[in-house]
Amino acid sequence: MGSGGSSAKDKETKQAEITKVKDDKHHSGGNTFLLLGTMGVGKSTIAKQMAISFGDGFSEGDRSQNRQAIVKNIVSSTMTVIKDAADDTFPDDVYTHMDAIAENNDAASPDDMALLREALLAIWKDEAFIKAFDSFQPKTYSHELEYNASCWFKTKLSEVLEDNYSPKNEDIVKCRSMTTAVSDTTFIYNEKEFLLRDVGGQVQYRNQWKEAFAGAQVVLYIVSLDDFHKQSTKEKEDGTDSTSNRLIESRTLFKDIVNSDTMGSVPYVLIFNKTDLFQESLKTKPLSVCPIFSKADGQRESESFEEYTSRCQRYIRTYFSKVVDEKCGKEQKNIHGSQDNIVSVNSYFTCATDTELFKAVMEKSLLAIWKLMETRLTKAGF
Ligand SMILES: Nc1nc2c(ncn2[C@@H]2O[C@H](COP(=O)(O)OP(=O)(O)OP(=O)(O)O)[C@@H](O)[C@H]2O)c(=O)[nH]1
Ligand SMILES: [Mg+2]
Repeated sequence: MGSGGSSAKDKETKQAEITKVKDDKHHSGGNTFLLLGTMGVGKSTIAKQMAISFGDGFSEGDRSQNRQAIVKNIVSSTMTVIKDAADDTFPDDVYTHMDAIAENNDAASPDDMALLREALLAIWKDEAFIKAFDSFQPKTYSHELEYNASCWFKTKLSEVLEDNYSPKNEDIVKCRSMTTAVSDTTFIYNEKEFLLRDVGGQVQYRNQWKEAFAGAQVVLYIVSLDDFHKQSTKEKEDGTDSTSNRLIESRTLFKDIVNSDTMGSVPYVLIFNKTDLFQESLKTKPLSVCPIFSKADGQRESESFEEYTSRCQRYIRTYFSKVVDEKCGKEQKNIHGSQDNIVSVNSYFTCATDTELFKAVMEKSLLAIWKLMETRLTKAGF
């Protein structure tokens, strides 16, 4: 009798759990995808593309915020080019306009904006400045990201600086604005609402990640392929600088996350981004400039450039997915009960500034995630 009573109670409890999971599945807060990765790899660009392809796009407020960020990109890279050049590289006018920019930099009022526009357009007419801009080599990664964005906007400066300019989607995905706080974007897949949570990748913002982990069901870990030849510089306690390769840093971070107690058991999707810049870089630098691939062959006589690029992409993918394979190996050895804690990984290559390509890649990725989530629920008895 006792066992019969408890079985009915078990059934009741199970039913309540099923209802809860079903409710959670339909509830917007329950299905959270978390975007992680180091600085500048393209997390926010991916969030923007998700809003374009699978969400509501951008509100007027979003466009206005992005417009400010675009102006900031242009101002910042213009100032950096002038400041980094030797004294008296430019005519006096350029320095006078530079002072005007510094004074009206926040473009708080329409008058400030008018002065800012006048000064910027004057500088961008100066031949010495244009020459310096075109041959500029940014010294920090932050400046490099802003400089790259400005290269896109420099051909339409007067349009961008107009009072009534509202950026188009293609401008919004090209603009650089570093993320300083956790932010959510809603998207729809298979008629269900999901949240995509974006975080700041710079070291000083990673203390917010723990909080962002709460409720995340899938992690999209973003890697910039083009990081293979980039260094990051940190100041050591003794005041000297230490440098490390950005791709290796990204992999170390990925390993820490996969092996962390908080995030160790969710599915991972590895998104290898910036395929366009990667291809461009491989034309002038071999993959072996990255210490971890120091033994990798350059382009072989028998292979085309596309084949060479694909081989290099494969090396990088294996380097990252091994982290998950190693973790799964360990878990399988230690496993005593259910295997639900074993993480799994899918990987994709994309260029997040290319809306069409990104959408196609993401459709594949979302389908795989969807199937995985369904399998997990079925395994759990739902
Ligand atoms: N060429 C190219 N640029 C890209 C690609 N993906 C992103 N970008 C650009 O790279 C810059 C940095 O991208 P973000 O999305 O801001 O990077 P993030 O990972 O959010 O950076 P943090 O917020 O600092 O962590 C932006 O100007 C993007 O337009 C890509 O695939 N190709
Ligand atoms: Mg960001």
